[in-house]
Amino acid sequence: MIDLAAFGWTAEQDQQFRQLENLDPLWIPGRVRGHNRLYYLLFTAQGDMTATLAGRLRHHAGGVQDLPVVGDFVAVRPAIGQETKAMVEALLPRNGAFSRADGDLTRASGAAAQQIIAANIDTVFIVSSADADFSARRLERLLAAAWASNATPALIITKIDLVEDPALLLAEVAAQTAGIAVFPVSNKTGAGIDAIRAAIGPGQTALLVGSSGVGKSSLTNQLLGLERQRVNAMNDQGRGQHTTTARDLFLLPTGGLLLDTPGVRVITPWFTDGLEATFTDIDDLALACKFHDCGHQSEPGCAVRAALEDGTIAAARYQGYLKLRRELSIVDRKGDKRAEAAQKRALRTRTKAKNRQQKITLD
Ligand SMILES: Nc1nc2c(ncn2[C@@H]2O[C@H](COP(=O)(O)OP(=O)(O)O)[C@@H](O)[C@H]2O)c(=O)[nH]1
Ligand SMILES: [Mg+2]
Ligand SMILES: [Zn+2]
Repeated sequence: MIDLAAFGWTAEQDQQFRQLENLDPLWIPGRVRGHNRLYYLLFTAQGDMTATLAGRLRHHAGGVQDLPVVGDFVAVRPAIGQETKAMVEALLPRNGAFSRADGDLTRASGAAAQQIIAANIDTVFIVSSADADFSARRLERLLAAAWASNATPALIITKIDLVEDPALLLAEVAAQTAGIAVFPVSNKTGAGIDAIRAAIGPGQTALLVGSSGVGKSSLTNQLLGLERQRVNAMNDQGRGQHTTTARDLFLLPTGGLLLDTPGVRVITPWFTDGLEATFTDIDDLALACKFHDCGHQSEPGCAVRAALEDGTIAAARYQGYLKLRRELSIVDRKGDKRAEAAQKRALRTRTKAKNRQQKITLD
């Protein structure tokens, strides 16, 4: 029997599972390990399985947000007589989802869609490399998305073997990271790997995001203690199926789960409530603004502008804040529009179905 807690399942999921509508005694708990267009890979109480979505799940989906993604907790119906095949029957409520807004966010008109990178993440590790320019602006956006996803963000600086004075670099970086934990590592020498391992507790789920080439996959291999290829071969348990997807949630040998991503760079978060947590300095200063709804631009008695003028807040950080805030308000408006459109669509479908029914009765 497999310990459900090992793949992040807690008493909360237990309760949600038992409260599922149409709960069938044959359903078992599962978690999405990865997926592609054709199938889902699952951790389940009865081992790894390959699954498809039940038609009910697919057809009742109001949008991408209703379909399971990597990290989701699900109810699974194992296929009878095929121990590694299954059907995903239901999606459990999410604790949060690391999501970006996809679309043109420079204009208030164009469409934007939610792109979910992963669900139910405990720690988002933002990965940056010591040999490339550290971008505080990029970090702010990833931080905002991480806070809004209900995860705790942390920063990993890789390739510290390539710089002469890592301490100097870290001091520079720390000044721009608003108090989050910073982990310096080298995938070459193994320095700092243990600290990251220790930061991902048993049953905890960690996500790696950052530009391509910074060393996310090398770090994944380090944490797994294996080359990824071999890891996949092991997960097959000798069944000869080479089942992997682009984004795969890995069980770490020390407990905990890790998701590597191919390259998440500059983003606009889909969930818009991570701004305050990202800019706590600005948020704190705002308490001293003359107007409680101060926009920190041209209002009189603005404490944020005063801090900008006396150099307490860097101009680039202030500009980054305004730009992100503007985009988030656009995403918010588009989000509302989308929900409205979905409602109208549902109403139309219901009306059509009703008309059809009436027609049938009349016939
Ligand atoms: N010197 C050094 N090279 C590294 C380190 N981590 C990764 N690399 C190299 O950086 C390149 C990109 O690494 P990869 O893990 O594929 O990056 P990803 O795109 O973020 O997954 C590879 O050539 C790695 O060997 C490190 O800590 N030190
Ligand atoms: Mg990679
Ligand atoms: Zn102000």
